[in-house]
Order: sequence, then structure tokens, then C-alpha cells
Amino acid sequence: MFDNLSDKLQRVFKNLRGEGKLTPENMEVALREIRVALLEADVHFKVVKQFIEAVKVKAMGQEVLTALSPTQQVVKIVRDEMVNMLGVHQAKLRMANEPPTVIMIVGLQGSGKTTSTGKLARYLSKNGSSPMMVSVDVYRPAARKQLSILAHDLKLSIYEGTADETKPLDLARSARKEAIQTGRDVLLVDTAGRLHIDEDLMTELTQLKELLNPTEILFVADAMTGQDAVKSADEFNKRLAITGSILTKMDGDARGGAALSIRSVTGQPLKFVGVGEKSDALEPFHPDRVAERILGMGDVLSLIEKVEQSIDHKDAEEMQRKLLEDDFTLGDFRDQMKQIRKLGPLESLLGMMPDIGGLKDLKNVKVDENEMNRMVAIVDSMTPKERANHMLINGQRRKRIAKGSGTSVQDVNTLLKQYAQMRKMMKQMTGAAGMLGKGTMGKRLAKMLPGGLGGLPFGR
Ligand SMILES: Nc1nc2c(ncn2[C@@H]2O[C@H](COP(=O)(O)OP(=O)(O)O)[C@@H](O)[C@H]2O)c(=O)[nH]1
Ligand SMILES: [Mg+2]
Repeated sequence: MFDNLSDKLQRVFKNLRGEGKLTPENMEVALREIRVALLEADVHFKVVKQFIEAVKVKAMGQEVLTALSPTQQVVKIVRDEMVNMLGVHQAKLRMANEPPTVIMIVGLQGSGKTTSTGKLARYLSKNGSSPMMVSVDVYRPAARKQLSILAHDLKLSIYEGTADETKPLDLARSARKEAIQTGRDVLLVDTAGRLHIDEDLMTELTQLKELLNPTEILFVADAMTGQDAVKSADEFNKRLAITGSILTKMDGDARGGAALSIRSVTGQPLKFVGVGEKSDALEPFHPDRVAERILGMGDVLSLIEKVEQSIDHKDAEEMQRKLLEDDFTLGDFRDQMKQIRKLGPLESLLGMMPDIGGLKDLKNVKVDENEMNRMVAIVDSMTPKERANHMLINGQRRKRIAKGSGTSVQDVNTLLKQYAQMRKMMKQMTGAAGMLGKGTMGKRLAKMLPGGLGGLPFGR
């Protein structure tokens, strides 16, 4: 799923990275390539147009995040826009204030309505609901039988109807009554489909809608039919005002165009995707995860996110300046530790980093939260003068600091040693990064974390 698109977009980003600097020209080239990639993935042309426009506007008017390189910023914009296109939040099923919640399942014949009805019932019952199903597809006897077998296999409840209930409206009415009487909180209504949209079908669905007043009308579309799926979604929406879609057979769809377009075209979210024939092959649709899967840069993106969330960019720049000018005090050292603590488990953070000179060793460093806290406490027990100038800290002062922070003189010595090592390492790192030249990962990394990797309690 999305493999081709993913490959192509990643190539665009890679080329951009090779350019080092972002210019209007290479941005133009990148946008053109992204556009072609989306169209080739069978994304609806209007959606592509909107997408490219939005990325362009954001890329031009972008407030520059100093913590990110130009390419990372483009990746971020494309990611954000893709999430927008897909719907931002995972769209959950809506529930009626008063049970039962009625969910109508509609769509063309063969799209996967009956299968999806069973999958949804299973999903709901796994999530604490007690759903009931009913098939109102009276035109093909096999259709009702199919749902009945599914319900039996899954040990889920179904309204089978009586011999004289041969009309969709009668079946629906009785099913709802039964659901209320047996205390079911959700009623799933599997409707009939046609090969093409026709007037009779639409009239029937409209009548069912009026009768049942459903909370959800989910349009089921076969993802493999690409833009045809989007087109019929649009038509069903115009007639019935659908509340969301389910895209089936995503397991067989390499392009993903329908998934990428259906929300923008209908204005209603894609709620679930079917990824196989079995009853458990149904997944809630997560726009953010899918966008990241498509961009194939989950790690880089979560790193970007973390940096954005936890770092004050001005502080980071200031820290860099201090490192370069050898003005990195114990107070800064402490602030760095606090910053890094905010970033969360350091091992996972380091795991996300690309491997460049010097960082490899750091990956083996075990970070001890308690030790970090102890180190912060030690620096807190120093006077401002001591923090500004570590040379002042003689034996007498070490004793006082140890006492004040509830640690030992040995702990204070260790901290001072680490501080010295850190300064040395930072100097090497920023120096090395500088030598690697503009736009290289080293430089970017040095920027990404506050002052590089300052404040890391290592070297014990
Ligand atoms: N591979 C795959 N097949 C599916 C999926 N959903 C449905 N199908 C198959 O599509 C065919 C039609 O499904 P059905 O539920 O009968 O469609 P309906 O006519 O809309 O009720 C069946 O063979 C299903 O097994 C899916 O997510 N993946
Ligand atoms: Mg069916």
C-alpha cells in the first residue's frame, strides 16, 4: 500500500537534501515532482492541486524553525499537509445519545459492504459494544445468507426476519425494535448494492434513512477501483449525506489514490480500512500514521516533533553560541540536562538519530534518570559565581556543595569531570560539524539538540 508513492516522495526529499540549500528553484522542482508522484498514485487531480498550493504557500511564508534544516522543514510541511488532506484526527464512530446507534452501510455491489458489516460488528463487540446486524438486501437471497453465516461464525447477534418480511423497510423496522428490546446499543444495517448508481436504489436508501434516522451512514468503497471509488462516494454523498467511508481491499491496492482523495472530495472522513477478507482485517484509519508511512520517515518526523515540542529555539541558539565561544558554564550544563530530560527517554532519542561520527558511542550510554536528577541538584547547590566559573570550586566548596545537595564529594568531583569532558566533546563536535560543511547532518544535529548533545551524563 502506498509503496510507489512513498518511494517517489522519498526520492524527492533525498534530492533536496543533496542540494543543501533551499531555493525557489529547487523548491519548484520538488513541488513538480511531488505533484507527478501524487497524480501517478491516482490521487484526484483537484486534491493534488489543493495540496501543492498549500505546500507552496507554507513553504514560502514559513517561519523558519532554527532547529530544523531546510529539507526537514519541507518534509514537515508536506507531512502536515498530507495529514490535513487525510483528515488530521482519527475519526471515531459517532454514537447516538439514545441507543441503539444505527449505522447504515451503503455502497456499490461487491465493494465489501457485507464483509465490512461483519468486521464492524466484531470490532464493536471487541470494544465493549453489543451490536446487532441486519441485512436488508432482499434482492439476492444469498446476500442475507452471507451475513447470517458471518454472524453465526463470529457468534454475533443478527436479526434474521420472519418469512413475510420481504421488504427492506419492514426488515429495518423490526430489526430496530428487536435491538431495543434486547438492549443492543448498535444496529448495523447492511444494505443492497447495485453495479451502478441507480434511481431505485437511491430511493430505497433514502427511505431507509428517513425511517432509521441513522447516526452514521458509511459508504463502502473498493480501494482497488481508485478514482471510480471516489466518484461514487461523491455521488452517494450528494444523495444521502454520508458521514464517513470505509475503504476495503486496501491490501490489494498499491497506489492508494482513493484513500488519499476520498476525504477531500466528500468532505467526510475515512473511518476504517479493510485490509483482508478475514473478519479481523479492519483497521481504524489514522491520518498521521498513514502520512508518515507514506513519507517513510517516521523516525525523522517524530524526532522533528519532539524537538519542536520541547525546545525553546532561542535557547538552543544561545547555547550554540556559548559552545562556540567557549562560554558554556555549569549553569548551562544544568539547563541542558533539564532540556534533555524533557525530551524523554534518551536512549529512544538517540535511537532515532542517524549515525554520524561520535554519536555511535553515545548510543550505548545508559542514561540514569536518578543520576540526572542528582547532577541537577549538585549544580543547584552552587553559588551563581561558582556556576559561572568552575575554577573557583576548591575542596572546601566541594564539601559544602555535596552537603547542600545531599550527595558526596565524590559525586561532585564526578560531575565536574563530566562537565569538563562535555565541554571538550562539544568543542570537537561543533568543530567537526563545522568542517563537514553546510547542510550536513552533523551541523544539523548540532542545531537540533540544544547545543548538540550537551549535558549528557556519560563517561563514568
Ligand atoms: N482482500 C480483501 N477482500 C475483501 C475485503 N473486503 C471485502 N472483500 C471481498 O470482496 C468481495 C465482496 O464482498 P461483499 O462483502 O460480499 O461485498 P458487498 O456486495 O458490498 O456486500 C468478497 O469476496 C470479500 O471477501 C478486504 O478488505 N480485502
Ligand atoms: Mg452484500
